Amino acid sequence: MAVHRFPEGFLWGVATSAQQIEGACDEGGRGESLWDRYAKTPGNIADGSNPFTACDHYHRWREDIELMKWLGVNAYRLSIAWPRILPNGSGAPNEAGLDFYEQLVDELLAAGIKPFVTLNHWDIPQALVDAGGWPERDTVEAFVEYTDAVTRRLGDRVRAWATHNEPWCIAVQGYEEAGHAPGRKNPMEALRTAHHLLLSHGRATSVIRANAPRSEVGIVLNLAPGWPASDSPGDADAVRIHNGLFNRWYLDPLLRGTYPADAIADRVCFGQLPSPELPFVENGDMETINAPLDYLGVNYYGRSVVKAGSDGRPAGVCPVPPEELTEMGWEVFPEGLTRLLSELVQDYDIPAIYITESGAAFSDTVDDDGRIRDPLRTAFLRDHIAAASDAIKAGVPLRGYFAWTLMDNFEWQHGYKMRFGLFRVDYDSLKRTPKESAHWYRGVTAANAVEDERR
Ligand code: IFM
Repeated sequence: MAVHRFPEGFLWGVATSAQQIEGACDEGGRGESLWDRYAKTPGNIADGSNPFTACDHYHRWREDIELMKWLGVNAYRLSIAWPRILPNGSGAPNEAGLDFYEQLVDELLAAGIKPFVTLNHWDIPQALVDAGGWPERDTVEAFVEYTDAVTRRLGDRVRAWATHNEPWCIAVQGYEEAGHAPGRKNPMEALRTAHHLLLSHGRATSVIRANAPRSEVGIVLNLAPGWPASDSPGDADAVRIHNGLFNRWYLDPLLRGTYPADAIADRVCFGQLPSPELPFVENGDMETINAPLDYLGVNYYGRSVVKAGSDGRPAGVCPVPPEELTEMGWEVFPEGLTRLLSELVQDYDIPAIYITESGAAFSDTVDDDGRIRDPLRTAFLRDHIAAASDAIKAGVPLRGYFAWTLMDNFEWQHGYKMRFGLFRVDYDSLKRTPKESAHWYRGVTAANAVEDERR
């Protein structure tokens, strides 16, 4: 069996986000977040749950660092809850919130685990949403103020920062498809949101560089390479459109300083823009967004197989039988990761890449002997790590891999039904138990290598 050995210094990590694990939503001076409020409306969260306790990481963080030590990871991607730092969105920072993250970071560093901190993993203070939220340009300034407060306190010890997690999800799921908080259906608000996220990324980058000069600064995108359902020219064009709207709408501004012209034309055609002028772009914005990045964070969960839809838009096609999908209804397609990473470095000048999320939701149970057998999750991780190794061999500057996620947690609109964790969380006792996949990942971190079992 082939073995993929990883370069010396490769980072093996796990990732989480504050809203999904912390709980303690009204403790330590924390303000209300967008998702706290959204979860209160019946029907918004599939299982009627909320993030108010989640995994209680706010009180159990020391125990959670022990889990990471046991896993042998040398990096941990966490996010900061914006409403813990600026409960009302502006004003004096909440010292208790900063203290919480300072302790967490210090303890991680003492354990030899490098913190990768994301500033915005979706939990914007509700006060800012009430003032208009991401569709409003003022929110850019609010994010810069927040970034300044956090990086002033932690900038001397956190060496890896990401501004935003998955701007596409915030913009499109939140403001166009109404699948995420705040549940809006307005394509122009989605475009304004995307632009303000990108602009605030650029503005925040210079603040981080000033406050944390020795750190790496990046952003995390969810990218799904388009794949044609057939060899027809129509399906090839559907792939181009998908890639333009989903991937290049974010990559091009960040890495080239322009929105993709073909995707602008497509949006005009689909009635999302009245003309090719982008009314939300002001002088200097694109240069700000195009600030040099130290790394790109890539969250990869699968490809998008598309065909030409009857209305001219790409229509999604499921290429495998439903029983082969994950609990989220997503295809498992590791080859897409190799292709995605290789194309990214062909098409753009990217100094370094981290896979900042990779994982799958499969239902699992505790067997009579207490073990949690989750072979599908192990296979998912194993094959994606092998695919990542293929990309490194092809010359991709891939520096690390973060499994999503350390432990089962609040999966947004799905509540607690989707279990992505390496550790199972019993939501009654909040006990964490390693699944078989966690034992397996522990072996990978120890060996800095993975066996290739792909067929
Ligand atoms: O849980 C989410 C995470 O918050 C963002 N990326 C995708 C994950 C799985 O849906």
